Amino acid sequence: MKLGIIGLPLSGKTTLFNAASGQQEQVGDYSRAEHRAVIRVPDRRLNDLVAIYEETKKVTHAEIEFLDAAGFSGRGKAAKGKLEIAPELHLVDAFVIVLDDFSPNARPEQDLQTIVDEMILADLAIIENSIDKIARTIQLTGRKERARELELLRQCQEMLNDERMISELALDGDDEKILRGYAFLSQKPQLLIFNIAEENLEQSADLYNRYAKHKREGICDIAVICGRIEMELATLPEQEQKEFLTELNIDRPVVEKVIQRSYALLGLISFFTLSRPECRAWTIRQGSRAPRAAGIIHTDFERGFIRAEVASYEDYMQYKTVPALKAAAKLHVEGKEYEVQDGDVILFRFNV
Ligand SMILES: Nc1nc2c(ncn2[C@@H]2O[C@H](COP(=O)(O)OP(=O)(O)OP(=O)(O)O)[C@@H](O)[C@H]2O)c(=O)[nH]1
Ligand SMILES: [Mg+2]
Repeated sequence: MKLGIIGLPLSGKTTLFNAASGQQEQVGDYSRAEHRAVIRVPDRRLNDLVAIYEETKKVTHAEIEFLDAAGFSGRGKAAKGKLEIAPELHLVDAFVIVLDDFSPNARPEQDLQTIVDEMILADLAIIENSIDKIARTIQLTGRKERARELELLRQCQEMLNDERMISELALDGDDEKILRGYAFLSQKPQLLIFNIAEENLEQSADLYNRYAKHKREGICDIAVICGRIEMELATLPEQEQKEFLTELNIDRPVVEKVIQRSYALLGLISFFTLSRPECRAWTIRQGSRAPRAAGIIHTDFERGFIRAEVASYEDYMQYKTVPALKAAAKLHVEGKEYEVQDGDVILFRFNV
């Protein structure tokens, strides 16, 4: 999974990036510098499982990539024709939008609108470019295969002209596939980070309620944090970090919040495999069936899938060994139709 950290200049993007990655890039420099980090997805469950399954040689967490990217000018609708949005931003799975809510004249909701306006303009430019080309192709060749694409693009264009994001469009699987290649900015899920000042930390719950109206199931979620404190926390050893979190009444570090909410927005879940060479956490789309999960480990496993032996994380923690799980009838043998659940511990049987 790739997350793009975006926002207006000096909104605290690099501060948040440092907090999430543990890196120490310079902040407050108007540099528009881009930063990149691949980090382990913290998952307490994998650590717990490994504590039971001691003989493993290697522990591998799921990974996530953060991209701290410049690219939003802050001119909003006035930006017409002058947008230079980094091409990589089209390739991320979701945006983490950092909004300045710490400086004296902060207007986070207005800033959000500015960013949305810029996304809409960028998407409109792509559509305007494509519509003529496709219409011409259809006219020249007389072939209608791309008629649906054209129709969808016109629908998107209409939405954008109404200043609405493409994410509002309810698409079925086929239509979603047709549009996927365009990688529209306004179609990506968003996590809004309201970046508040240290002295307002005590009001974070009130602020969260104030901004909650921006939440939209599967499209937009919010978090209220203080980037500067989180950045400092990230440099501390784990034990001290825990103490400070409790002291400041922060329920979990920002990196966990960002990852947890992004997983939820993107409909992602985790499952685990335990073996002597390696214990590992994997990421998969909710609703995926067992052979797909096997295919994430190795494409051959999907083809040769025979069955999956599955126990939930909770049952594994309780019974601790495969024989004990079997004796308690908590080890389920599942076939091709089995829908993988978050926290499943799976042993795949396959034939290659
Ligand atoms: N008080 C306070 N200041 C913050 C907070 N987060 C960021 N800042 C300050 O805001 C300034 C900009 O922070 P950066 O993280 O560099 O912002 P940016 O969005 O990466 O900036 P550019 O990349 O230059 O656009 C710095 O001086 C930060 O110290 C915060 O939570 N509280
Ligand atoms: Mg920066």
